[in-house]
Amino acid sequence: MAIAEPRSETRVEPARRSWTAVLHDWVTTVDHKKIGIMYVLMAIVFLVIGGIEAILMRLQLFYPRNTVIDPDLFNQLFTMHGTTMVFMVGMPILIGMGNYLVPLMIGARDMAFPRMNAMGFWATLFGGLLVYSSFLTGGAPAIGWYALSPLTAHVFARSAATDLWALGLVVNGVGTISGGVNFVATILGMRAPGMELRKVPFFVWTILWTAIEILFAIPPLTAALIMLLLDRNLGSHFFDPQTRGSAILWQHMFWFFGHPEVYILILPVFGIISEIIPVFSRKVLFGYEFMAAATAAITFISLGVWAHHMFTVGLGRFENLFFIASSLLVSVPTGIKFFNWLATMYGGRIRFASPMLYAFGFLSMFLIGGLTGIMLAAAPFDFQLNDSYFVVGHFHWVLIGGTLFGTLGGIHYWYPKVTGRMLSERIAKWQFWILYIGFFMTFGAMHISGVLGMPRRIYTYDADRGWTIWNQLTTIGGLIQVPSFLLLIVNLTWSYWFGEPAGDDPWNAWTLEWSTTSPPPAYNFEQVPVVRSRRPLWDLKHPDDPDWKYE
Ligand code: HEM
Ligand SMILES: [Cu+2]
Repeated sequence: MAIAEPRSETRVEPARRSWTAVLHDWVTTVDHKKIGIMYVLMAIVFLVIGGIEAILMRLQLFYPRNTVIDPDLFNQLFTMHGTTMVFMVGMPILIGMGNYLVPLMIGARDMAFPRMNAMGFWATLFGGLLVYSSFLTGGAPAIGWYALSPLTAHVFARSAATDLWALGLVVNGVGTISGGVNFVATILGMRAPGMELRKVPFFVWTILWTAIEILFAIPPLTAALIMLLLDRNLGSHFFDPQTRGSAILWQHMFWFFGHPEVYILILPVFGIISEIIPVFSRKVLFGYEFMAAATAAITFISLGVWAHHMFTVGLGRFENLFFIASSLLVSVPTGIKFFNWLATMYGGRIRFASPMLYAFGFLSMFLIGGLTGIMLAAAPFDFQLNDSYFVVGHFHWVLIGGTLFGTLGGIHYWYPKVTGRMLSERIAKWQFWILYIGFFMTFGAMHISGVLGMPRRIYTYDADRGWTIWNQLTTIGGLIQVPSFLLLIVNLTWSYWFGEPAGDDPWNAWTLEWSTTSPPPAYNFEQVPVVRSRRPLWDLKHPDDPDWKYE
């Protein structure tokens, strides 16, 4: 088999160059690996900013009738926190990992459209900066991340902050869409010889479906944002109920994007987990074909569930039933995946190195988040809990327990490939357990304050409501998580210079990215590899018992 021979040196030391030359290199690069790294770094910076916003809100809610920050700022903080985490952290970090890994995993030298790839990154970043420039108008928008109409009408949101928010998200969306187009073209058109679609590493499948989901979901958001800008600036009335526009129309358009969005934020994580669990259980992924089909099914079904965010607008009996049923249907393919991960681990030789620890965190947390989702999808239950802290608990459970834990697993798994150095396992384990415990406290308590009737997005509350203790647990849990993120940043920087040298394939893994050097050369592979099975490196290491005989 003609895979580029693993090479012994691990770190290609470039000659010292001036910082301006290095900067020029990064700003003008079209290399998918550098672009991928920039996406991830951008996401980490915005994660810190979004985290600070969250902590400020939690300090305000620590006591009843507290006034550490003023109400108007509070509204700006929850708007910016949500917007930041979805558009400037979640999507960029996953698109960045996809960018770095997909060409390496399919044996390509770059993405299909490298220049468009660079454009996509810069649009994502500048869109984010445009949203943040709203602070220059005297305050960020105070409309919530889903910007309900008519709160966004000019009479209620007078400053240009709301326009900058909408414009920024349009630009950011252009970046996301170009990433989506690029992934589809790369995965369909650039695979190594012999790598049929049914042989791509599973992460690549999930990125393909994520990209398709992006192409369905982001354009409606862009359209809605442009309509909003027209309403606000040129006198149209799409969303203005007083002039026969419709506030509900905004909700339909927004959630037609918003629900698929949550799958954009979780499908790649399913892929990451599906790479980690087999390697750390020393078994092949159980039910690959079913997993691929389940990913496709989730993508399509999730396009038809958006109005479960809108049960309380009074949809009507038929619509309620439809959206209950379609939402519950998503749990079937999701369940298939879950059982397949468990079956992959069953009987395996499990090794709890940091990537696997995070995979375990993902499995345990995501299960609970899925269950509260099913509860909310039952409309009568949702009538009670809509717009309460229970919903906030649900979606943080899936987004942090799911997206964040999975992404951190991926970062710990591929960091050696990207840098040529191992992360410190000790720091990684401390970081994991602190996050796990803090997370449990913060978002567990939110479910209870929600059931006790606490609405989301309120600035303060009275002492006699019985919510104080749950809010205090939430705030303390949030503060516990802070050192965990500091440890992550310490580990990422310290290990870059002082970590153990990683070698090409530190986890004894099976997919193509581990066949090249760490970090990989600009051209990825000296020879374009020829592939005969889903585990090309297994075949290389075990010529006497290759996988392709059985697939
Ligand atoms: C079986 C799976 C799931 C079901 C049935 C489900 C159902 C629901 C329902 C009915 C709501 C609306 C609650 C309300 O506003 O009253 C909701 C909110 C939400 N869900 Fe899920 N969910 C599921 C999984 C997920 C996943 C995997 C994610 C993300 C990774 C997610 C993220 C969100 C977000 C972000 C919101 C709230 C958005 C907002 O109101 O700001 N959900 N979910
Ligand atoms: Cu949804």
